[in-house]
Amino acid sequence: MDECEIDLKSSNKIILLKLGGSLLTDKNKPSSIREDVIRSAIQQIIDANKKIILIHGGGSFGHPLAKKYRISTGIDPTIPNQILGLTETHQSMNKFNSYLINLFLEKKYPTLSIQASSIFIKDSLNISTQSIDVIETALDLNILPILYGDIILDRQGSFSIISGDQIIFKLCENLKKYEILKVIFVMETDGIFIRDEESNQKSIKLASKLYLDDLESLNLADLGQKIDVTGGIEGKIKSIKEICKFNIPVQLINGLKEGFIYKSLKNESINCTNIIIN
Ligand code: IP8
Repeated sequence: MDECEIDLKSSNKIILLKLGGSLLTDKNKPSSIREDVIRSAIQQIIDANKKIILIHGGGSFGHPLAKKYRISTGIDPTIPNQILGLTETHQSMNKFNSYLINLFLEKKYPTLSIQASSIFIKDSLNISTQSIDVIETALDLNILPILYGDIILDRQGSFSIISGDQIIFKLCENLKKYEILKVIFVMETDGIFIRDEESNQKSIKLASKLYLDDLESLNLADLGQKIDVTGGIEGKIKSIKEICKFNIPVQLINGLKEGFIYKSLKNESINCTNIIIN
């Protein structure tokens, strides 16, 4: 066992890494995988050898079905086959997740798939869990827990979608044994782009450093980013604000840039957006 492994085993500090669905799949084509991007991301995670929880989004496996059956707005008897569509949405995500898990296992890297729909339940607006221990125990065993955006059942007899970002928030809120060092959102852009007020309205720039307060009044650049069922970039900023309330720094990075996931996990400097805790 080398020094790195000992360090990994004894650490109670972790990083939450979210791989965005639009990065891993082609959102315009249902159930389409960007194999090279996924393989590269997985290799970088393995090479970085850090204790992390991996969360991935829905992309073309989750969003088209969730939209078709209007899952995020809950039960609606006027939608034909909605309950079947609910379970199909889950199964589609499960299939996507299995694809990732298999790639890790091919590389002999121990991972455990944890289904958000089994460990979280909604009660109107509140999402609760009794099963955070499972994740912490997996981490104790140096298993990489992998969660993903999923359907969520509601005690009121309904359901909706739990996004990867909401899962991250719930992990920040509920993990007890592990301290979260940072949350990394891996996307297909360099980070958050804003209008450059100092030049003219048409030019935009990457916001490389933002404080929590800055997020209240961001002059977001319109990159024509596709809106998904869980809110696109505006939804992302809302999630970031929630995460920052736990005093956890957030980094938004480009997963298409070679080695950026590895560098971010290793805390090396990259061109990206850093959300600094005030
Ligand atoms: O891509 C959405 O998760 P996200 C999951 O993290 C589904 O927003 C099932 C649409």
